[in-house]
Amino acid sequence: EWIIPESHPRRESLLEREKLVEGMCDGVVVPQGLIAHGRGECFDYLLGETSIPPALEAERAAAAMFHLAKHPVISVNGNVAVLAAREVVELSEATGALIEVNLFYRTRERAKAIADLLYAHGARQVLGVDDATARIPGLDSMRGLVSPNGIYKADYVLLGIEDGDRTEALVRIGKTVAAIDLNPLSRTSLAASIPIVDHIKRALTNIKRYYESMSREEASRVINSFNPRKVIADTLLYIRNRLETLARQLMYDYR
Ligand code: PTJ
Repeated sequence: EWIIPESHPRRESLLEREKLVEGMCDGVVVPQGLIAHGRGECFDYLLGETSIPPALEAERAAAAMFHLAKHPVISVNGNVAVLAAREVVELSEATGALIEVNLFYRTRERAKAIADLLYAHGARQVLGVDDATARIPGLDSMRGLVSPNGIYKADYVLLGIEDGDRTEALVRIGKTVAAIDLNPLSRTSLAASIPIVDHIKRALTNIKRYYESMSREEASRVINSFNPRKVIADTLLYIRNRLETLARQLMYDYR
């Protein structure tokens, strides 16, 4: 087994990769999930691997929706489970939201393995393993299966690291969807009611913190003034400005 040295400057990032590879060996993560992670890492570099102001704004709105929703659900796939099982469980405990396993590459074995990982991190109930009998219209066969007591009934779904079809399909049937995705140009980010361009772990931690410091009145104000398109636009401008600053610094050092 390869040991990552304590002193490695990108230790956290390497540990995360190891977790995903292990998750793949354990049947929790699919190989396609590794490709998705590499894409995420690339966008995180552009953001400076930090929660940028437009992400914080979206995280505050996602927290506000947990105050306002009647039936909120946190949707978990293979990548989310491996990277942030603890954060998912903590957010569910704080907000009272249900947790549901919902997979792009669905098999019962994978759904069960992911639920077991969540239980190991303290989850009290995980939907979507043997009760995924309802169907989201517009998603083919196994991909569209959800729990009638979870996502099917939900008015608010928080999901992350997802393919674009799912967010589009959920929004189409009237659900409010907060989507955590490091790519601001993905179909997920563009379709989401609340696009959160941030790393899954940072995002879930921030959402819990905002939730705990917010009243219901404040939540209504936050949602009324939230604009998903502006968040994406601000994110793109942030990246452009950051790259420009970095480029200027390099030129200055060169002179
Ligand atoms: O576990 P399953 O079967 O549900 O499958 C999960 C994958 C990830 C394979 C599936 O949902 C998929 O194919 O997703 P995509 O279309 O590759 O999209 C994943 C998005 O998540 C990309 O836009 C990535 O930039 C983004 N992403 C990757 N890692 C992270 C991330 N966003 C937030 N945090 C990350 N750590």
